[in-house]
Amino acid sequence: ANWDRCWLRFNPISDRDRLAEYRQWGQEIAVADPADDVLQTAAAELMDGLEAMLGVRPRRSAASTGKGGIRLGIRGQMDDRPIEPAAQAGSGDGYVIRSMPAADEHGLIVSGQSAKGALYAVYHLLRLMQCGEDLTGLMLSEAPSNELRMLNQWDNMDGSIERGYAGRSIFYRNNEFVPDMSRIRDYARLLASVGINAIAINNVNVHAVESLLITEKLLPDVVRVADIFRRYGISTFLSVNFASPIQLGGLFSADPLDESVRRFWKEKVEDIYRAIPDFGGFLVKADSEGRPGPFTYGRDHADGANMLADALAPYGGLVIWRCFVYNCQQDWRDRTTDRARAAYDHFTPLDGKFRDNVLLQIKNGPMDFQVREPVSPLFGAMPATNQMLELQITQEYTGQQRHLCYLVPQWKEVLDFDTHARGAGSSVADVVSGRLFGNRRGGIAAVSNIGDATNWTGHVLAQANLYGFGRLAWNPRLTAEEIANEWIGQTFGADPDVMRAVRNMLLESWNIYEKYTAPLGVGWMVNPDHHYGPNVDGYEYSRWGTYHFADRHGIGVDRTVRTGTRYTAQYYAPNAELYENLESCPDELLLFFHHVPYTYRLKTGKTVIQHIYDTRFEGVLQAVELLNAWSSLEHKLDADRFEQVRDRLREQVKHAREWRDQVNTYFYRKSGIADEHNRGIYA
Ligand code: BDP
Repeated sequence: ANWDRCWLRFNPISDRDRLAEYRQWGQEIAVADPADDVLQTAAAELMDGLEAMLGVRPRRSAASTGKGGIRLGIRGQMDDRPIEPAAQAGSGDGYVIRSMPAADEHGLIVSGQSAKGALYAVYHLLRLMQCGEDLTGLMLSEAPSNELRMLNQWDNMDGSIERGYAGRSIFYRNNEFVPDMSRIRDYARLLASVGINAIAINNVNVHAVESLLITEKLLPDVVRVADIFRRYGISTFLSVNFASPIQLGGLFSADPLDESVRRFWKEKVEDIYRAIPDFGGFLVKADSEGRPGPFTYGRDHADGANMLADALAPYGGLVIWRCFVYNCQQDWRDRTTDRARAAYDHFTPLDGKFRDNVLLQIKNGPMDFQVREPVSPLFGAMPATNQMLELQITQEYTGQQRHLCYLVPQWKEVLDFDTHARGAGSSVADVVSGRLFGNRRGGIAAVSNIGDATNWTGHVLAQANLYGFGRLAWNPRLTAEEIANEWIGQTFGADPDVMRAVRNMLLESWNIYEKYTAPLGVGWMVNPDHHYGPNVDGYEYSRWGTYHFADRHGIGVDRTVRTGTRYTAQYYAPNAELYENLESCPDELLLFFHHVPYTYRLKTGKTVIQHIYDTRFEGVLQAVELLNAWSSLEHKLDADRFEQVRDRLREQVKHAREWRDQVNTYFYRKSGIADEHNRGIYA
């Protein structure tokens, strides 16, 4: 293939001792149940990976010859040797990898709870080898925290990608599916290798063409894609248009309580499952940003979601219903329309009303994937409802894959956030996995950042975000640093200088990006529509609910109970008080929750205005440091990837300066307060 192999490079093992160690058992593979497709994939991946790294094609046998090698299979279907149960029961995706009991046997047992588990085990083993780990006496047992580990493609059938920054769609072109699906297959591999098990293949904004995906016109193509993903243990979902009964069915209504509408969906679902027996289900954006939904018929979102859920239930299908519902035509005079409040206000009254096969998909923050937002108060606020977290890998507001922004640290903060829904220790991770309330279902979804660019993600280093998302969805307890190390080791090799430099770059990058863009949690300040580059008032006088309220005295959005929109009341104690009070509100979120004068002093002792000036200068300096750090690796990396990244980092420095100058100039003119250090920037 002519595209980047990302973290699945499988370069030859150069360390001689390691090579000798791995070769002892890497020469023969015995596969327990060759009839299973996913197990076939696992075996093939293992064969290819070992051959590439060890330089020898392993022998493949049906049963082990008893002289070591690797035994791959599903627990219970392996040979007579006892195998420890894989970690917690979980979704059946778990696995065990362990050395054979007798030291002289030189063998490994790779055993999944299911064929999918075996596939994940294979990728885990290959990862350890790519990173040059010592595998003697191995005893590993893994199970995912989340049942659903999902990607949302925002791909349109015309080949464009909503908020895509890495070329065109790998799925569609000219309103058709691509004829050659090999790139989709390679994508499936990348996803399976980090444990992703579900994908919605079309944009949540479903236009006329994509509405046809559930009709006989396009369903056969969906079948082909689902066949590819199935072999990698990934189930296929479609985003659907709530108004399909009108658009496709010739009905006059899409009212979820109307019998003919319900019949329409039942028949559609029947058609789909006849073609794709393991179809995942529907992803739905309804009553949001102009999309149709149940509100039109005076119904609520439980009515809408349950109607689809009833159609899907007989086949085990799911409805993933998005909570990104707000009034995009707001009028600030009415404080109750604060956009931050919307998801909670719409959905909490419906707790307990959704069917078992419905999951509510909630964006990490109450607004929209800004560089810094508080965690959505909806997490944990609906104990009797399955909830799912939605993250954005594609860097819409975080530099559009032109700026480096490793998002794993941000996601970690979200997952670790203590909602206090059941007292201390009620993390978002435990809410969305279903553990906290014992919900039947749960998971994490994210908007993908890939396209048909040779390097998949536009910025080579943005591959780390796709990788990191999968790893975190599997295990939210991994640290941002552990994930960075794994990714760098597999992507660039284990050279300690490369490791250190790239790791620091990744780990610092979110912080750096935040420093030169919108300050202190206030968000936005981007150019309308495409959302790239600075424009302090870009969204200030429009109706999207995205205000910062900067005037000559101060800045920020008052969301307090006492004097503001009462948004802070949506949190459980003690978070509600933490944010309500100016004194306790964390600096980084100050302007999200409070309107303060420019002379207000932060916990750092700096005034807001001086903080704005200083962080912008620091951000630019650190962007320069990113470039320097990368440049120092010139002779340690292949020229192609080296230059690609260097070009992006140069552009980042240029744009960081633009951000600095526009933001600083704006606030100098608004406030009339000079920079204490007199850095002449006020063009
Ligand atoms: C916003 C995007 C818009 C998406 C919307 C969504 O700007 O393109 O359609 O979110 O999540 O971030 O539905």
